Order: sequence, then C-alpha cells, then structure tokens
Amino acid sequence: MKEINVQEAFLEAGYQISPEAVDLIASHSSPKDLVCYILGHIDESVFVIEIEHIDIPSFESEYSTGQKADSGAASEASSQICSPVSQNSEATFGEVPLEPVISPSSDISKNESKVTCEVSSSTFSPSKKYSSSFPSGYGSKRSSDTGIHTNSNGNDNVNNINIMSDITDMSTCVGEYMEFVQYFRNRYSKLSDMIRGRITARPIESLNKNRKHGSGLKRSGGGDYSEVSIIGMVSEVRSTANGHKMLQLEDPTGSFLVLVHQAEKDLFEEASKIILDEVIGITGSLTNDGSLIIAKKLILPDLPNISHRREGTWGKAVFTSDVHIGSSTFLEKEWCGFLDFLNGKCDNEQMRELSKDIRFLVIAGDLVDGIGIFPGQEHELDILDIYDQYAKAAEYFSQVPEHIQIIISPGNHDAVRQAEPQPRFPERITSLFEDRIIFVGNPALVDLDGVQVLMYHGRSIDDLVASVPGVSYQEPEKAMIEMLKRRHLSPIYGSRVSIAPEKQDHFVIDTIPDILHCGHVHTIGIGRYKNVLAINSGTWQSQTEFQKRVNLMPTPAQVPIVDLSTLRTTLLHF
Ligand code: D5M
Ligand code: FE
Ligand code: ZN
Repeated sequence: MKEINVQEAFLEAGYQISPEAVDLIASHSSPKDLVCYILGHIDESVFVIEIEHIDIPSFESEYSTGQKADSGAASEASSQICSPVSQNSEATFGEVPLEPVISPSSDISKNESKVTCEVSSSTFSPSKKYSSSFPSGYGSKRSSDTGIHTNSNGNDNVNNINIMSDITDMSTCVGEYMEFVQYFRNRYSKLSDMIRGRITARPIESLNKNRKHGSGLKRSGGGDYSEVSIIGMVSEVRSTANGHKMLQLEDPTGSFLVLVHQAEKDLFEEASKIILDEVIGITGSLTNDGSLIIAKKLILPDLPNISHRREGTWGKAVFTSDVHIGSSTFLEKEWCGFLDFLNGKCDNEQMRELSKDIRFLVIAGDLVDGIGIFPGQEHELDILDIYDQYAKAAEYFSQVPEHIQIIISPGNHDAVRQAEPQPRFPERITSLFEDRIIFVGNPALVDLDGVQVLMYHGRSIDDLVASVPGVSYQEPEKAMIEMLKRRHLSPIYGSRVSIAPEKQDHFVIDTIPDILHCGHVHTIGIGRYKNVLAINSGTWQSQTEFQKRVNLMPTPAQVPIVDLSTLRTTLLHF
C-alpha cells in the first residue's frame, strides 16, 4: 500500500494522519490490514492519527488470530469502516412507487448577471460612499426559535445570528447501503418537488408499461404522439455516434432514455451542461416504439423568477475563507493588515469609516492548512502541529474587535470528518478560541440579523469545473450559479466530494438564501443570479507547489464586504 493510499484511507474515514504515522504504516508488511485495524479501534475523540495510536503488537496478535477465526466484532467493525462512504453505493432508489402529481406548467427563463463591484488596486475604492451611522431599522429582529446567538457584550439587539440549518450533532449515518438509498430518495423527492410545480410529470414506470403493451400514448387522430414529461435523476450522459446527447433518467419507479437532438441548438447547449446525479425534468415526445423520449424542453429545479427580496439589515458583513494558517505560503503580513483594518487601524480614512460598519466576519472553511492532507505537505508547513495551527488561529481572532461577530465553518483542510456534510470543529479545537466565536458545520445556513447566508466550503466546485462547459477556476461564481440552478451544492456523486448518506440531503438548497458564500478554489468571484448574491471569497495563501503544477492562479488577500441593506459588494485588497 503506497503512502498516498494510507493517507487517503484515513481521510476518507474522516481522520487526519501525521507523516510519521503514514511512514510507520507504509513500512509494515500488511499495511492494508493495519489501516483497517487502526480504524476499527481508534477512539472517536481522536482527529489526528499519530504514532502513539498505532498499536502494532496488538494488531499483530489479533490479526493472526483474526485470520484464523475470520470473525468477531472488531473485524466486522473495521471491514465496515474500511469501505469508505464514497464507494459504498451507486446512486440508486431501491423500490418505492412514486405518485404522479399533476400541476400547471410554466417557464423559467434565464436571468443571470455579473454583479458590478468596485475593485480597488491597493485599498478601497473612493467612488463608494459609506455611512457609519445606523439606520432607524436598528434593533428590529426576525423572530427565531433555535440557534440564536448574540455577541458577548450581552446586548441582544446587536448582531443576532440564527443558525437555521447545520449537520452538527444531527449526523446519523454509518455509511450502509440502505442509507444511500434513502439519501438519494430524499434528494430526488426534494428536487423533483421543485420541478413538479412547472410540468405535469408521470412516473417512468407508466412509460415502461405502455411500451410493453404498445398502447395508450398515441393520439386518437393521426400519427403524432403525446407529449410526455418525466422528472428523473441523471444516471448516464453520453454522446451518440451521430453527435446527439443521450441521457438516462431514473425515478423511484424505473429508468428511461432521453435523446437531445443536436439540431435543437439551444436545447443541445443546455443539455451539454447536464451532469450526473442532478434531478431534471424533461418534456418531449415518445418515439414510435415507445423506447425513447425526444426532448423538447429541459427543466431544472432553479430559483423562482420572482422571489421576494428580504429587507436586509444595517451594517456590513465581511466574507473570507481558506486562510490556511500554518502553511508556509500563508500570507501573514497581508492577513495582519486585514486584522488592522478590522480594528480601524489604517491610513485611509474611508477604510477606517468602512471598518466601523462591520458587524459580521464569515469564514467558509480551510481555516488552517492541516496536516497530512496531501503527500509531502510537511515540507510546505510553518506550523507542523495541527493544534498549534488552531491555537495560532485563535490568537489572530482574539484580535478582532468584539463588536464583530465571527462565524466559522470547516473545509477539507480542517480537523473534522472529510465526508460532507461536515460538523463544526470538535470541542478540543473550539475550546482554544474565545467563547464569542460561533462555529457551524459545512454547509450551514445562517441568518445574520435577517440576511440569510448559505455557507459551503465549495469542494464540489472542483467537480463542476471539470464537468460543466464554461465553468472555470477563474470565475468560481459561475460554478456557484450552476449550484443555484440545480438547487444543490454538490450534485455529482462519487467524485471529489465524499458524501455521507445522511437521512436528509443537506446539500439541497431548500431555503433560498440572500447570499451563497463559498471558498475552496482560492479565486475571488462575485456574481448574482436572480435575487441571490454568489460570493467566492478567495484565500490568504499564495500559490502552492500543487497549484503551480496545475496552473491554478490564486487571487489571495482580497476580501468582499457586503452592505447588508443593499447587498452591494466592495472588494478590498490587502
Ligand atoms: O484547494 C485549493 C484548490 O486547489 C482547489 O481547487 C483544489 C485544488 N487542489 C489543491 N490540492 C490538490 C490536490 N492534491 N489534488 C487536486 N486538487 C487540489 P484546497 O482545499 O485549499 O487544498
Ligand atoms: Fe483552501
Ligand atoms: Zn479547500
């Protein structure tokens, strides 16, 4: 077993591992069994596997007896854990009948635009006016039943935060097959409901029955065929020999083929963006033998065209991510300049005024660089111990003024399980920080005094860049707009994102947020889709060795600041 596989096996299971521990396992004669043994015996409170967690004598004695007996609770447990969640199952429904729902259809037209934001080359753009006085709406609060947090000065009229959705303490899955079936049924049910209001879809089973009996779908007068609509999860996308697109859609009653003709230019272009495991609606006509639908219209869950825009609130929120504290490419000087700005310590008067308005600092993952995230990472670290990395982070955040409420969610470099949705940091880490900081999971929907922000680290952007034409690392907001159109944060299953099969699909965008905030790809992107502001908040890490190799050019030390009453965005450079 190679070093990288040892590391990957632990990452998949939700643990980080020190390079010394990787070496120790890799040098053993049965590394694979040793990995399973460790995973089967590790205490749940451990987040980073160190040498002291590897009990080779016990493994060797148990392994030799285990091989003879080939049974026992420990080996059962480890065999379960040794099948990482991302590989346990294919997207599938199992057998559950689906009731067709009949409802009127309507069009969704595209409404996508790039937000204009003021960008200044070194500091703040003087064209924008800022006010440090608070509007009269100050203090009027949305009613909230759970998860209310207020800042530590005890004034509950200031900086109310309501955590509306977060996996923390709610995870139930262990990665069994039936959990995947349930997970995909839940995804299908939620997303198909969004489409059902716009087309009259029938269960796929009814099309297959008609095909068998060769009747039922022909119109009485003439050779034309009825228009049919189905809603399904995309289980296959391929190009035919003639250059058309062939899709396979699956609903809980069966699966069906759909052909998108390349002569239908607009439709074909839409179809070229279809990705595996997303849920779409198709309207089209059946071929003579009833085996195929020729698509005429493609319907995504999408955001409604007219949605009520919430009123907003006073003040500003700062969005950032991918700080990567501990990395040797962490831009400490620029980061400290940012902390100075938050403290109103800067030469530019407008910047000073602006900083007075800031109420929230939102961080969407990769707070630290972590350890054992990729092979050879130890050569790119300034702080080699993960807890020391978090202690350093805590020190930085203690410098943020108390009137700014800080909210932090994890990313793939942080010390929580790698499978998403990720819970908030464990107590051992949160206890390093001041009590006033709010830790949430990934993704999480938080209400910042009436402005709803959906935070998601954004690992799925890697998948979207690879799969959707026109989406690139240089414009991450386009990937985020694709998420909004699909009403799903991580549609493709089984690629970069390891999805834990929770009962509910936490990636479905149920509640339409005011702001979708991601990070991960280390490039700034700001866009708007319908009423939603999409922000990718870049990084505080300069180009890494890996990024050099793949020509990924980060845009570090830039910070989007959003006016919470208008959602206008300003980009600051540090
Ligand atoms: O990810 C930062 C960006 O770099 C993100 O787009 C993934 C990409 N990246 C970084 N390291 C790797 C490796 N080893 N394989 C593939 N892609 C990678 P971050 O989460 O900050 O590392
Ligand atoms: Fe990152
Ligand atoms: Zn990341």
